Amino acid sequence: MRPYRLLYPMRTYLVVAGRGEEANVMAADWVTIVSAEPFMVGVAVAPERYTWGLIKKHREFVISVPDLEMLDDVWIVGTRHGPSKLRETSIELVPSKAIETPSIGNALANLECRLVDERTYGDHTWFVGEVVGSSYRRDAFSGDSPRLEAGFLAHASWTDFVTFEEKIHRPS
Ligand code: FMN
Repeated sequence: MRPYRLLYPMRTYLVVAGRGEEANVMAADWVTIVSAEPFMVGVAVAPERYTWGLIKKHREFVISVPDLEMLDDVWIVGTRHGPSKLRETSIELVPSKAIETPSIGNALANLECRLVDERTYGDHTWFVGEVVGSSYRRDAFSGDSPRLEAGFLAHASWTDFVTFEEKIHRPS
């Protein structure tokens, strides 16, 4: 048992970096909100990832929220290196609103981030981005809440993914 697996299940996200022919996507579980106002998110990316060099170069990235239907594509971008893998996926890169790095048209949501800080801890670099633009699928959110039937993706263990049950539990 790798000790970091003790924090699973986690959500799985996609990180888009680069632009034009160089645009690339990788899977990332290690993503979190670090500030609400201004809205900032962080992601841990290992230096050997192609995405790492693109974030360093362009100082931007997009965090996309995939759904269960995108699972095969999540796996391809999470196990293969570099932009050519995108040709084997149905990932549709579309222009973002506020940055040059594209968003993913078929994702549930996209957070457009400008890099504001980075620091390497051990074998990953923690990139912090300010969210300067966003987009989302109207069928996936209602007011401030996700619609669980949209198929939000979570990662249980290496090849095993789950989605959320629609039964809601509330504290008494
Ligand atoms: N790599 C990271 O550096 N950070 C992560 O949080 C991370 N989470 C992952 C989650 C899943 C579900 C999978 C399948 C892989 C994850 N990876 C993570 C590995 C990268 O996605 C993988 O090495 C990918 O091939 C890198 O692509 P690139 O070299 O084109 O950037």
